[in-house]
Amino acid sequence: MLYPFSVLEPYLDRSVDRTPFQLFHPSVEDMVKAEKIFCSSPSHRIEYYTSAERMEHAPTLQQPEVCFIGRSNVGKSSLIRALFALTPEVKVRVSKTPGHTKKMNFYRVGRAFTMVDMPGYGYKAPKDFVEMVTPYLYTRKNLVRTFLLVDGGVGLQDSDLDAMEMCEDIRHPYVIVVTKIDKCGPGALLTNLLTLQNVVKTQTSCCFPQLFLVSSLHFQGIYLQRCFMCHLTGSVRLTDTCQT
Ligand SMILES: Nc1nc2c(ncn2[C@@H]2O[C@H](COP(=O)(O)OP(=O)(O)OP(=O)(O)O)[C@@H](O)[C@H]2O)c(=O)[nH]1
Ligand SMILES: [Mg+2]
Repeated sequence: MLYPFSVLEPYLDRSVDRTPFQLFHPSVEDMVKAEKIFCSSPSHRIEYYTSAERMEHAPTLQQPEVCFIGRSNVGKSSLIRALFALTPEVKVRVSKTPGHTKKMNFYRVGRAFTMVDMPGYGYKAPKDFVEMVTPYLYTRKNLVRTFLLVDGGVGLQDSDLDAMEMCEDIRHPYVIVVTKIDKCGPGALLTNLLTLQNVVKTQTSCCFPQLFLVSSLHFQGIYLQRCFMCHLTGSVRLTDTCQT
């Protein structure tokens, strides 16, 4: 549950370097601190804030922001819903039909940070992506990290490479989250992971070198993801000497 990669590790050949898969390794104490940030209270309200169809309608916010991009149906809204599982009153809509999220949806995590769910790319939605997400990525001042989601069973697609190239062009820090790891067998998942790992290593300079594995359905990797997000936004100061 905490480190989904550890389940896959026995399937890996001994010659494969494990280091890039576990760079961010917070203590349990850090994870507990992050869990608290994801609990809503009267003085720390977690809530849907607003939606925007164009960059000019996006709210001006000072607090750090993270956003979620990826192909339609990859599981962006589901991941946000899983991250907010401790506050089920925050409704995040997901759908089997690709192209469901049509606006940029802003969610506030108290005064700690904002999370933005984006329309997907790759299927029926390139227009939304080009008109909304691209200007957002190019101009959003308080954006501290983009989470680029890739389906673990499908692997890297051309449209993902285009999105990565855009982040590289802007020189904007991003991190790859591998989704739906419950849906495919370890063999297919590992093959896709190693390909991804190789692309990150050889073709990127702004991508965080660790891939984060999640299943929003079974909550695998969600605790680590919460902690990483709190760390990136400065909401949790890590107690130990893990690398980021
Ligand atoms: N098995 C499994 N299914 C998932 C997981 N995450 C999402 N799904 C399913 O994938 C479908 C799409 O999920 P969404 O979260 O709506 O995908 P999205 O990326 O927000 O899609 P758009 O808004 O269309 O861009 C839904 O049927 C989800 O239930 C997961 O971790 N495991
Ligand atoms: Mg969505």
